[in-house]
Amino acid sequence: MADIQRTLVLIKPDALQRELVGEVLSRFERKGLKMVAMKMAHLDEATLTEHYGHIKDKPFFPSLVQYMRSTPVVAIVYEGIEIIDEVRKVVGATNPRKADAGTIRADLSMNVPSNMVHASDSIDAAATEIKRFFTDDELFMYEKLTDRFHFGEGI
Ligand code: 3AN
Repeated sequence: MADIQRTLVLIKPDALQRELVGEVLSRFERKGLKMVAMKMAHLDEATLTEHYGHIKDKPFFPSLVQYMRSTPVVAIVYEGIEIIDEVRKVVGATNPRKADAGTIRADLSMNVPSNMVHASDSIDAAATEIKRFFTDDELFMYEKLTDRFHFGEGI
């Protein structure tokens, strides 16, 4: 069986302001994702500089930080087989105007940086990002009964 992965999702300030947190969660739930952690957090500049270190020299970086600090975010960890790519598929491309219809970013937004969600893009990034937002005892282990449909024999 393929490896089980974990990935970090942040529901970003535009989703909170536009009252679309439930819509975003619902899309992930309908996909069948197993949530193993969730909390709200108000991010500081140091955390965001670390989190967005790969783009900290971009001209839009200051406005990205300002946007990400404008409200708390909702941080979530999902777990499952090949879940990093599965979540990125549901989220869509960075630029909502280029994202495929049916994705969260294409269906619910039209702009950067206000593109609704962050999702880890690799195994290494997911491991680092989950540690950035959650302690080990905030990650829950339990049996999700519907996993048999999503990952098993389907009965
Ligand atoms: P992704 O979030 O899809 O992995 P990154 O890591 O390249 O994409 O960018 C991180 C975040 O920076 C994006 N989610 C978006 O909010 C913001 N961003 C990316 N490109 C731009 C841009 N050209 N102008 C403004 N903000 C941007």
